[in-house]
Amino acid sequence: QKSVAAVPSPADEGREEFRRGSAVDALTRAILDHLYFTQARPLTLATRNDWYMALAYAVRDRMLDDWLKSLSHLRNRELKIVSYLSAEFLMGPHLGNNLVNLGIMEPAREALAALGQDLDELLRQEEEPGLGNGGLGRLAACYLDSLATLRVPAIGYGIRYEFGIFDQEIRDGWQAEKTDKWLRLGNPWEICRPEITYEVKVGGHTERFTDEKGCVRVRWVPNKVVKGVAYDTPVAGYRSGVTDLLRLWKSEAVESFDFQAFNVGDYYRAVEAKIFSETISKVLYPNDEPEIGKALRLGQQYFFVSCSLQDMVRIHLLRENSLDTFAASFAVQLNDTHPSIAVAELMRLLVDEHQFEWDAAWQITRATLAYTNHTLLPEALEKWPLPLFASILPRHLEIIYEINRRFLDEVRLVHQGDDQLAARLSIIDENGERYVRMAHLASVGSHAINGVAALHTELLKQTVLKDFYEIHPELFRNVTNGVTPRRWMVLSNPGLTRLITERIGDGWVTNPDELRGLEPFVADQTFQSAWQKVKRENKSVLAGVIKARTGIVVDPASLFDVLVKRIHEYKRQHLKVLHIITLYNRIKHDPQADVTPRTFIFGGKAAPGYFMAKLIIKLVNSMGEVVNSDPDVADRLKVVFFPDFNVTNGQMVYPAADLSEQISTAGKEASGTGNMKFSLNGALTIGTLDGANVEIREEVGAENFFLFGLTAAEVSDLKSGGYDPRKWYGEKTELREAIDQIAGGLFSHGDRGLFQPLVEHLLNRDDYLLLADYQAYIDCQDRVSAAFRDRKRWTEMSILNVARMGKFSSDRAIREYCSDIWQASPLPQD
Ligand code: 8GP
Repeated sequence: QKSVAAVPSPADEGREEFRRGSAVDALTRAILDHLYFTQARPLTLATRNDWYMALAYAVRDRMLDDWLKSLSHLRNRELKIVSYLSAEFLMGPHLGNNLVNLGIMEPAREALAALGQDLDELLRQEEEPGLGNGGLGRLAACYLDSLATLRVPAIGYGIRYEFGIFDQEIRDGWQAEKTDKWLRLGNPWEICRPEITYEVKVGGHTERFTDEKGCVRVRWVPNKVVKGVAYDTPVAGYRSGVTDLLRLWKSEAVESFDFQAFNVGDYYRAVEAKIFSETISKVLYPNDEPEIGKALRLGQQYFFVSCSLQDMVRIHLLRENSLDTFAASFAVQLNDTHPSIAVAELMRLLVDEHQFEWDAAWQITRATLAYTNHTLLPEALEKWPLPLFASILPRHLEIIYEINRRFLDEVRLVHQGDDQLAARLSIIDENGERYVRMAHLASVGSHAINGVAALHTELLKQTVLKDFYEIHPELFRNVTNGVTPRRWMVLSNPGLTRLITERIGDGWVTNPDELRGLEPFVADQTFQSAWQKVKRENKSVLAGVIKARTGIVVDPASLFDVLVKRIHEYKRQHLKVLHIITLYNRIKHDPQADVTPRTFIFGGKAAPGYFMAKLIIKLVNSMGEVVNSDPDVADRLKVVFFPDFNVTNGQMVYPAADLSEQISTAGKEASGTGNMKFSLNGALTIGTLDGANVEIREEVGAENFFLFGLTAAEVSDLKSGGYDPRKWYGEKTELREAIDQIAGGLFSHGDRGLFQPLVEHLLNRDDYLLLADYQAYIDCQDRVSAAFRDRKRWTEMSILNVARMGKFSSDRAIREYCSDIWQASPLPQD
């Protein structure tokens, strides 16, 4: 046996260097070690995935010092922990981001080169964790990056879905969904914590009993119990010395439960219980707006909220011996209403499990929780049918009734006799079938409510949360969204990053207001050419990928006109289609027509059950086929549907765009964050006064932004005056021609039925006012075309967009949350 003395101590310098060092030779050694000891592979048999895994482990090792230090801070009672509760975290691939944030991209590249490996190839090997649908999930990921970068102790809590958002394929122009098996080849970034588990009850009934002190209490007797197991992923800040924690819960069967059934010989019941338990974290719901009444979804929400709150209670009790001060330990942010059951669950934990008086528990709950709203679409506001809710969460329903009773009593006291007001504010919707309104639950249980862009917050106050705003205006805040410049610039656009840094240094990465330092170079010839060169290279790279994935050849010299985001009628991808058809017709009518060559790039997934969205994808592809193959067009217009738009693909697309399409009906898009990523990468925006477009335009200057369309107020006036889309159809020749062609089968091999639902909808309802905005859009696009021909002017505008985007860093947004909502501070520098 070896003596203890023979084991090298952590102070053994050489060993430390190889274990943690970032020098090239240390990384080389570490990669080889992991290939051998972790992957158990000799060099001769190592696959690309083996190399990827070995590198990933070597990188993860280098995050551990900061991570363990940060985890130890969780015990420091002086530090408030931000707890970001979100059903979605759309993190994107980890490897590249971690290399950027640790500052070891180049050493890693060199180390691999010495081993005969190409870093870029290994970066492509990672399957991204697609644990989110779109904007809301991606925002959560940007916020974690900023929290760690700003040294704020934080935990992101969510669900470890076994299957994330589906992979999209295009077959015969239609979207086909494929299961996302992201865990197939292993996930080197997560660490399972089999000892951090909580039990979560489901269903059953409640009972009243008298405790030893003579108080009447409630006991929840569930008919099922499942277990949540913690899976931890480190989130490194950008060279900040802090690594925060993403803790995702996987559902499993509770052993004791299995055994009981097993003992009485009921093997099948035991297996069923196991299957039920494992189903909860099985799959992400692929809707970007909720669907009413899916029991499993409510189960998922409760599951992760309960595990997370129990975890916070445990952490708090490591710091203090009473839960009285819980709100000083945790600031809990509810990312939309998906985690809003937290209001009732925290009450239940305090009152039922920790014997708190109601009032004290309520005070703690409200002081702890805050709610972010991400949508105004009335159909997207979550509500649960009462019977369903009662069957899954009987105790919570009782608690909600009590919260509601007390809340409405207060309302009635102030607004005596206004029963209408009370009915409108009630957490329970009593008009017809009864529902629990989750946005009301979240609003009543929170000390702050925020929208995600200035316009959105104003509209929130005037529409969906109007009554809440009138009784409690002091609860409302705006925090305009932001995106992290680390992933969306440094990682995805190294060319532009280098160019900017050569001119103004690298301070902008954490302080993007410094990008203003580019303004003096706007007219500088050399700088302009270098700027154009970077864009051109990014476009060439994208053109290569487009060729490989779709077979379509596009010209990097053409204007790259890009519309990527989830497919939804309110986002108006079909308005873009009408524009393309219009240009096509102009060429057909006059083959010599002066049309600026453009490549139209679409991307985005449709919810699998959203028929109209899927039909829009089909329309884009069908129309594209006709345009792309028409010799009269002679390659002046190219239409591409880039399949499977996700974070990985976004990182290629945003840097290659000339024009960013942000064309939602005003008042519908809460904020948008793609709009920020484009502009940060030097694309100019064509957009409506919607969401954060309003603020982007304010920042970059109206002269550097292509504005068109009705305002939110005009939209609502037009609608209340009785909107008739046929009037526009009748008046606008080019519009009529385009619609008639779609209806007449020009893009469907003569089949007039295929796009009929879309055409009918446009002509008879047109909820999103495409027809009303059509002409303004076309005219504005003509201005875009003209502007693009003046390369010098276009480049100036592009530079100014980047220079003035500082506001839209997620660091700014997180600072606002910290000071206005969470009262959380950064860790002191060590
Ligand atoms: C989105 C909003 O639509 C978008 O405007 C905003 O920028 C983003 O949230 C972040 O604030 N909303 C969603 O993604 C959403 O509601 N998703 C639900 C299905 C989860």
